[in-house]
Order: sequence, then C-alpha cells, then structure tokens
Amino acid sequence: MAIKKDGDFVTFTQFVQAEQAQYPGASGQFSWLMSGVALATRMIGSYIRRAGLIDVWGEHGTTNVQGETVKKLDIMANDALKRTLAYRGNVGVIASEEDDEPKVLAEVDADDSYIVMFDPLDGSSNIDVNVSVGTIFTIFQNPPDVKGTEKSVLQKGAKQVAAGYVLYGSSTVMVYTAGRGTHMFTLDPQFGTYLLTRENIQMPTFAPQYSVNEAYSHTFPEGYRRYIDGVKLQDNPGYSSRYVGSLVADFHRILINGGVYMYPPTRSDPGGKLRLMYECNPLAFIAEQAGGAATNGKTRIMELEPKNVHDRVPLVIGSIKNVEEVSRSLAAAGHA
Ligand code: P6P
Repeated sequence: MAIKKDGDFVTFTQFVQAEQAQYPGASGQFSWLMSGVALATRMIGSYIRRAGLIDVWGEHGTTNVQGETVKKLDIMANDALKRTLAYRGNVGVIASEEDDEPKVLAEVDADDSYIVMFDPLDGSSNIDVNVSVGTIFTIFQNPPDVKGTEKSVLQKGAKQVAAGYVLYGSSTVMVYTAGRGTHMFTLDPQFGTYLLTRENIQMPTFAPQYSVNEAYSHTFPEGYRRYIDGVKLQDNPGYSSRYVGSLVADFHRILINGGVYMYPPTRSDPGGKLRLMYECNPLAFIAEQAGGAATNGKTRIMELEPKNVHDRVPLVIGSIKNVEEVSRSLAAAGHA
C-alpha cells in the first residue's frame, strides 16, 4: 500500500489494519494492540519534549535489574507502556527491560493473547544532554502449550510477530515491521498521529561507515580490531565513523544510509552489553525485513535461543555487505 497520490495520507492504524486484512481470519486484535503501543510512545514523546520543565530531569535514585541508574523518565516510559498495554485485553504477558521479571496479565486468556516485550527508553542517559533516545518493542504470540512468564517469553527472534522502535529525534519516527517489509511513520505533532512516510524501506547494501565505541577497542576480540584497523587503511571509498551512543539513533542512521553498528564483547561485558530480547531481536527483524543482516559475530541473531529474559549478546547489524566484511575479519581471526 502506498501513500495516496492525491496528497491524502495513511495513518499507522490504517496501515496496520490494511496489513492485517490480508490475513484471513484476522480478528483486529493485533491492530488494537498496536494502537496501544502507538499511544504509549506519543505519551513518552510528550514527556521527553518537556524534560526539565516538568521535573522529570535527573535521577530517580534507584538502579534497575540491569544495574543501571534509573532516570525518572525511564519509570514514566515504563509505566506508560504497561498502562496502555494492560487494558488492551489481548496482551497476556508484558516484559520490560526495566523490570526484574515478566508480568502476566492474569485476567487475559493466555491461549489467544500476545506477548509484548520492550525497552521503554533506550539510551536514557542521553536525555540530560538532549541527545535522541528511543523506545524498542517486539511482539510474540503467547504459545498455548506453555503457561507462565519466563518460559512463554523465551522464544527465538525468528518467532517475532512484529517489532519496531520509536526514535524521539528532530522528528518522532516509528519504524515497524510485521514481516511484510519495514515501514516508517512520522508523528504529525498537530494531529498527534503517526503518518506513513516511507514504505518498504530498503537498507543500502553497503556504505563506507562503521559505528562502534572505539574507546573499548583494546578489549575487543582480535577479529573486530582487525576489521577496524583494516577499514581505516581503505581509500576510495575512505570510511567514516559515527557513534551517538544511543542504539536507536545509531541504528536508524544505518537503516537509512547504510553501514554497520557493532557492540563487540568487551572486558566489562564479555558476553556483549546489548539485550537479546529487548534490543537485538527487534532491530534484527527490522534490519532483515529491509534487506540488512544481524549477527552476534557468528550466528544470525534471530536464530539465538534465549536462556534468560535478560540475556545479553554481542551485536553486528547493518548493511549486508558491511556485516559480511566484519564476519570475514572475525572468521580470519578464528571467531567463526
Ligand atoms: P556504551 C545505552 O545504554 C545503550 O544500551 C545503547 O543505547 C547504546 O548504543 C549503548 O548502550 C552505548 O554503550 O558502552 O558505548 O556507552
């Protein structure tokens, strides 16, 4: 479906409903669920736009299960998502990167409901310095054969029903896939509605740009250091480096312009820093639907079997040829 040529527009809800109409027997429950996610992100965006004005600035004074200092906005974003999803009536389990354990919404019949997992405010440490932050979400079906929380959420990324993120940047954009392409919607602040702005995004197959926190490069495995040293010596095209330190912002740049983002194993995070369920799986789904790739350095992210809801993995994600370049360096150093 494309933006109507006579200047008309397609809202996110219209798009999701039209997509769902292609599935015989679609009940409209998924569209109703997605409208809850869209509402929560509009609430979060309004909090962020007023950070510092409504006393949300600064610390909340606690640390989360990840051991990270929790900002007040983290709590507000987490609450917005849990509140809007809880009364959709078709979300059986909610799992947040901010919470210790997944939460079962007992009043919902687990057999025909969804699981929603999210990182409510990724990169929140950047808020106090006005750098773009994001919300990342992913949706699974609640497997009828498995009751309970931990087990029902432990599904590999290839089982995702849908995934997306919202980037609260110079404009607020939602990027979303339900397995039929990757699409972008821009929030019209006047209407308070997400409007389709890019349908079926195709990530460039290559770009001479990499994104990594090089301050840790001395602790990266050899193959990563070989890759970084190698591209620095290349000309025509010469490579550039960009690193915002906010995953959604770094990834969105790569989705649109191409290149590769890496978070390798480091001395402080030997298993990787980024969360498989809340960050890597959803971004991998979006990347692959746009023609890109995502691995943990050797295995496709969406094939990884989670052991714990808070599993962390290394991440190499972006343009297919850039990811292949990194993989060749890792294989040559014996990481394959
Ligand atoms: P570092 C933010 O905490 C985050 O999870 C991602 O948004 C970001 O890409 C990464 O960590 C930054 O980590 O170690 O480079 O500061």
